[in-house]
Amino acid sequence: MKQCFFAVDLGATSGRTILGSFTSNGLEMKEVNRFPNHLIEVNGHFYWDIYELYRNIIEGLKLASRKENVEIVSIGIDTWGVDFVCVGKDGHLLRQPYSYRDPHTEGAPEAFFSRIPRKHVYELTGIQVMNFNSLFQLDAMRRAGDSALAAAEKILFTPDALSYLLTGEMVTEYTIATTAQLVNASTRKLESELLQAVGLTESHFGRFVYPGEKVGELSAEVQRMTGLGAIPVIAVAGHDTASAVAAVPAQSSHFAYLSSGTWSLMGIEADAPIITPETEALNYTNEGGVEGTIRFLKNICGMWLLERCRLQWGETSYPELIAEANACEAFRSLIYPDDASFANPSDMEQAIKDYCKSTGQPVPETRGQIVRCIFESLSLRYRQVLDDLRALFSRPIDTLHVIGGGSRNDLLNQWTANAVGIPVVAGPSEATAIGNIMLQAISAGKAQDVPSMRKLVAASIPLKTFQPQDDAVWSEAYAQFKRIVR
Ligand code: LRH
Repeated sequence: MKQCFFAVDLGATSGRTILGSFTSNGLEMKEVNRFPNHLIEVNGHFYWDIYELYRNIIEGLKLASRKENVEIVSIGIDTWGVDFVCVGKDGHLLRQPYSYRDPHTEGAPEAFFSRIPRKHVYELTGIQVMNFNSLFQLDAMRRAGDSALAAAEKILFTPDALSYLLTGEMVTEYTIATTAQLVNASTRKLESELLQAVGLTESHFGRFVYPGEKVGELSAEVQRMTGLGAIPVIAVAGHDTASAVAAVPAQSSHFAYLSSGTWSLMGIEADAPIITPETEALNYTNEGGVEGTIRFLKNICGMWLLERCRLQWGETSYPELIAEANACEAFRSLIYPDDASFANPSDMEQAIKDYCKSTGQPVPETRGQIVRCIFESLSLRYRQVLDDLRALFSRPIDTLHVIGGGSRNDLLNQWTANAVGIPVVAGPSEATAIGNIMLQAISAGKAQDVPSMRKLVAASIPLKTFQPQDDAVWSEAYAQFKRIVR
């Protein structure tokens, strides 16, 4: 029997389940099922369908249980950050969870800071202020008299809610909890002052666990539905970005990473939180990582820009769009990817055109021009963030590891290398699932630690290196980018 780890990896636009195992050739991964994840708009609000995600996980488990010669050692779940489900005193979920793209948090940080100063919140948590952090979602719900929150006995973050549905056990996993802005960066526990400020106490959360701890075992009901036994569910790094960073195939500590998916998460791995007036002013975050590390990083609006355009364009294939972009004039118009107008516009293509018009640039007309504008602007924004990271962190940075689905885009990888001026090492594209499997393997005693697993990833997954080119052209483009950034 082949011993396999079952990874559930859920992103904001799609989810997948994967079986991972270790062979003499290194790590072997096989996708079991893949499914879309949708934002569901109802009466001006945006929700996730947590039951549909659960159903797809059950489907994946059923498929895996029917595979010959496969023994599932354990299950781990990672998802996007910040969102949560309210659970009532009878154990039922209280309506579908809000999506972090919901507009109910507009202005929420400012409202919260009128009671507890921004500086104090940042000093406690080290987390970048973003409207959608769970802290502000909870506060907005509290102010609105939200009925689910009012009736909530427990709050479970998305990966913890799904492991609850599989096992009946409620936990609060550390890495995902840090994205909430509810964890104290020094104690690495929930911060009661912030909980109190949103009308909650620690008893509203499940048992606090760190990556690698066991949540529970598949419930009798899930065992019956899937044909599996009492398989343990492990709290991996429940935050997808934490799982992805665990799988960076770095060979030295002199690297930055760019986890490229719906978001581009760009940062470095630190041993301790970096909380200074400078990091606060630039709004850098200190999210919890595996084995006591801190993910010091910046959220950059990533492939969301293109994903939204593609919805309007009828899901044209990526190779086609990349080829169209490559054929267009360079640096014709640029956008600032993190402009608020791109957060959740009803028409992304129009939002990009409006931005170019209002900044006095040529308006992109063709699909290729739009895609080129997105890729060039992202590359230049990466340069800007790398410059900040260098200023904020003393360790040299000589390689940028691009991981996640976006690392399959050779054109963007090359432009990123050109913009940042250091080699880009691309891959693995399934870093998140690999990090998930790594943590399960460590928990099962089948692997030693993250550094040794990183070596194994580097040895078993093909990686591509992109050397920087055209330095003068890209330096000029960066000056152009800084002029239009508003
Ligand atoms: C990426 C991600 C990111 C969070 C965002 C909500 O999937 O987890 O790290 O900030 O989603």
